[in-house]
Amino acid sequence: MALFRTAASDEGAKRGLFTQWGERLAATRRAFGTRVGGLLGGRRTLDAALLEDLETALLTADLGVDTTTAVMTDITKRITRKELGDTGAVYAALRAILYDIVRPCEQPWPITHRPEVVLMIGVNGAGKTTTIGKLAVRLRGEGRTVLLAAGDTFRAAAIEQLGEWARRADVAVISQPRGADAAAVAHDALQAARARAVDVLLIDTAGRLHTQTGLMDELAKIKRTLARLEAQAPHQIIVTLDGGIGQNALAQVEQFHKAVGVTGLCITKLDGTAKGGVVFALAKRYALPIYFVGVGESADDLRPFDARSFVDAVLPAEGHDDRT
Ligand SMILES: Nc1nc2c(ncn2[C@@H]2O[C@H](COP(=O)(O)OP(=O)(O)OP(=O)(O)O)[C@@H](O)[C@H]2O)c(=O)[nH]1
Ligand SMILES: [Mg+2]
Repeated sequence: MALFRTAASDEGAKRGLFTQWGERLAATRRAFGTRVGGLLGGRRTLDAALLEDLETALLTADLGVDTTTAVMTDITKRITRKELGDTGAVYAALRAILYDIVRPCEQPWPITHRPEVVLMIGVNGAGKTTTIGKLAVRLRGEGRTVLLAAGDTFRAAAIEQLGEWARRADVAVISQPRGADAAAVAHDALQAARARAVDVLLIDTAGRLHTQTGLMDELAKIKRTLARLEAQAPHQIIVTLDGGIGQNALAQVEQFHKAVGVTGLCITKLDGTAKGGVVFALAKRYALPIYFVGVGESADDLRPFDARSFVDAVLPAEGHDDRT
């Protein structure tokens, strides 16, 4: 590995990053950026009809009513104050406004305890187990020690799936047979993590039980059990959200937050969805850290959230073309 990075290689790295994000988020860009670029790229005048079309484009990309209203109010105010004289200026302003919305969510994943106890929660199919697997591979790549806990005792396949990721990441997993008490698994795992002095304990959980209340009660019990062993644990409670579900993501965060408190988000499946605009809605509503986004199924398809790359990918700087 090169010890010194030149300015040129930094530029190259940045370009590479932009291309990667752009490619993976292509569906959202087509639904959102291309559409907005088309609207603002033609020589249309800044009139009510144009603003209405812009509003529709924001809603279609799943920014949600609240975020869309806030963005449109801001743009309308700037137009009234004559800060925005043409459609190109509106496009640039929109990029700046959206960047300001997601910027607070870009935060480094904090690993400050040993073990750092991370409880991964989310509805079924959101990508919890996969994200834990990717995180384990990533952490191992950084030279950290990791232990996994198979806290989804509802389905036997879930325990196997986590075991598969554990093999891939070359880390141990604490599990009990299907039907065991999930809180007991978490308890054993924390004890083992301490005894083995591992850096990070990642706890998988069920996404669906017989009832929704049952799931929330189980998560609360896991949390209480961990706290009895170590007052600060779990240090992180991360909700994994499927980025393709649109506005439902907001309600999911709300429910989990009420039940156990949430410290951060991971948004998966941003590849192959046109609904990536939900990231702006989540950022605006909760301003929770978005630690990672998933852009594919393999181990290296988990990226630390990067606000600039995200905005550039869904609404490219060069997207507005005045010549058309
Ligand atoms: N394309 C894509 N697929 C993903 C991503 N993350 C997860 N998946 C896929 O989504 C499916 C569900 O992922 P899981 O990790 O099993 O989801 P879960 O939240 O653990 O689900 P339950 O255990 O049922 O609660 C799997 O087929 C994953 O491969 C992603 O970022 N991109
Ligand atoms: Mg799972």
